[in-house]
Amino acid sequence: MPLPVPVLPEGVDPAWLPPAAFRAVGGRRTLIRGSGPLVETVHGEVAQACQLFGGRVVRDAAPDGAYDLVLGPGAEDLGDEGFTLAREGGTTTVGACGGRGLLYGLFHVVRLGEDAFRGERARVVHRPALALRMLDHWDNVAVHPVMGQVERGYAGGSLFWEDGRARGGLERVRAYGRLLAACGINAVAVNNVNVHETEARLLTDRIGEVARLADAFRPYGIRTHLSVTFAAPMLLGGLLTADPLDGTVRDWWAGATRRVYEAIPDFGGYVVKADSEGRPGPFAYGRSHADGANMLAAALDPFGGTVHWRAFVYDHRQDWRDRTTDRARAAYDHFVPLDGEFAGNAVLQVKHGPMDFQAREPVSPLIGAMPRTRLAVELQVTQEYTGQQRHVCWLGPMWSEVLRFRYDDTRVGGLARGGLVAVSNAGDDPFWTGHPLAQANLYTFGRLAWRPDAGPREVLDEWIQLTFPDAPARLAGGLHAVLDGSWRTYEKYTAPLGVGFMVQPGHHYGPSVDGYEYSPWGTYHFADRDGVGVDRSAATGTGYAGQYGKPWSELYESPDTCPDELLLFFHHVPYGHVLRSGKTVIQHIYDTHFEGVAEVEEARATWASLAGLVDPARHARVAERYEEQLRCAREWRDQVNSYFFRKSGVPDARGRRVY
Ligand code: BDP
Repeated sequence: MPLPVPVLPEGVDPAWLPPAAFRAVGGRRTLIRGSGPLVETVHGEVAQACQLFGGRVVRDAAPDGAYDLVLGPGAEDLGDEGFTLAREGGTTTVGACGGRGLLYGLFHVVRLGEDAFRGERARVVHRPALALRMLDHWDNVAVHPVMGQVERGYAGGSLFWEDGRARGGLERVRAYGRLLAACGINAVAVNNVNVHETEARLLTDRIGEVARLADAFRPYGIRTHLSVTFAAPMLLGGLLTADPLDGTVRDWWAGATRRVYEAIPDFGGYVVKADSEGRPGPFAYGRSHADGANMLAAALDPFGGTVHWRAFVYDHRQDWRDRTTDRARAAYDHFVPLDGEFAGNAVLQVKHGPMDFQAREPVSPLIGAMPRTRLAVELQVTQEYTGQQRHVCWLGPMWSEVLRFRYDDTRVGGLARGGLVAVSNAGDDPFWTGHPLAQANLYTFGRLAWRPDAGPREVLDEWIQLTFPDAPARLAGGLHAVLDGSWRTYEKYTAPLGVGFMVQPGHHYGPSVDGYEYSPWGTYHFADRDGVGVDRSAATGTGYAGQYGKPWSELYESPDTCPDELLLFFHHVPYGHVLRSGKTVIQHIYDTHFEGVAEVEEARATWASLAGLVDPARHARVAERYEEQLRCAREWRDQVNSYFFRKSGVPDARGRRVY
């Protein structure tokens, strides 16, 4: 029986799957062969397209040349997710061994549109580069007094949880799963990594609620994962310890995990934040993080599950006056000695930078230093530090730089054998992501996880074509104009040259030049009357630069060879230091802050000129957010420029007002 396509609640934006995106598929004669639940999903998709645009769909007949499109089993083994695409003699053929592959093949045809049905096409094999392409939702079940329903969420409430329980109607979750499948995502963790008491219970007596979510996701090939607390055996099981080497603790996890799989046979596994920002972990028992992760890996192993153990471990209560402790070093220092000790189904999940999702950071040295460990790289699609979905900041180019960064001969994209993970930016907002243009970030993440070496601009093109299927060239051009360079623009008007932070403490929105300067979080810029930046060199600084192999350790070690955009991350330099660009640091700060604001003004005007080409609600929502972005960008410019003028006493060489 074909599975009906989820019906979007009234007023919810179809994002990159509007009905018109299916026009080319809908008007055809399609044959679908094979069986299994996901084949029914594929059938439902094609049937709906035919209903909208004519055409018809036939099941399980012989592929006798009477069809425009044939979707069915392929000849070779491409795993569950791979597919082939070819066109010959007027028939386009998608071949796949697994249901997921067939679904991804169908969405590929949707992306190609009419092109999929023109001329001939040599057979091409498509397979994801990374097996796990996952979103972590930092959603709380019960509204948290400080963090709200969704920690670092800028798109309304949770898609999953409301009033302290799983939502009653899950049609929107099905629709979300459909959107995710259409960009290649295959796993979702449904609760916050900071597991509070209510959320802890999802693992045991409330697993039924998680099972309902898993049921909603399954038809689109998405496995469900759960964040768990390391203290669960004490909190939920009444044990007196959570020591990972204690037999009763191990038994407790084995039993709890067995019951999870009774409820959700294809459960993906656990996500764990331990010994991090106050979360419990193995350090309390004098055990290592490999001991902790391996205990959970052992519980999951009989069922094929995976533990995602986060490497975000650092001291968040450090003495800010002590310059020898460097938060940037922490993940490497904690985990590199454990390389080779993690179980095969334990994945170490590493944030892409050594600090915390800043608009500019070097790529984490840990990623290149654990050859005997399965690593997943974690990105932040939710825009905590990149404008909180009030600013346009398309992160495709940043992620692509990260994924293409090379250690020795291997790129990050190749080292992330445990997958690519991101903190989701979606919520129950009618546009899913608060800022309608932030949908592009979610889509781009999924596509880069499938193909880390894809060109981000190409991916953006796909998003534009799908989201605005009838877009005239002027609209597509306008969208590129406001999105392509938006990350660089954001970087220009916020913290300079990789120094990071300078945000309002707590909520992290808007500027606060010294907001974190004298607090214990380890995030400093060390600006004084003579200069600014953090000396992380091996020779005179914290030694962080020495955590890289060559050539990076050498390149980052000296201010003369360090890339400009990371200069203040690696070095403390005088304001008159001349950058590789030829400008002084202080003049660079002034110039970029004026430029950044001017670029926002220009983008706002470009967007205004697109009125009439975009539906009014979407246009108005973006226009309104541009007002706020511009206000905030000006605030950043004025605070940062004034601050560095007052510290340095150096006026702007171009005579603009900095005071
Ligand atoms: C930081 C967020 C915090 C998260 C933490 C994490 O501010 O809310 O809990 O990361 O990744 O960026 O665990």
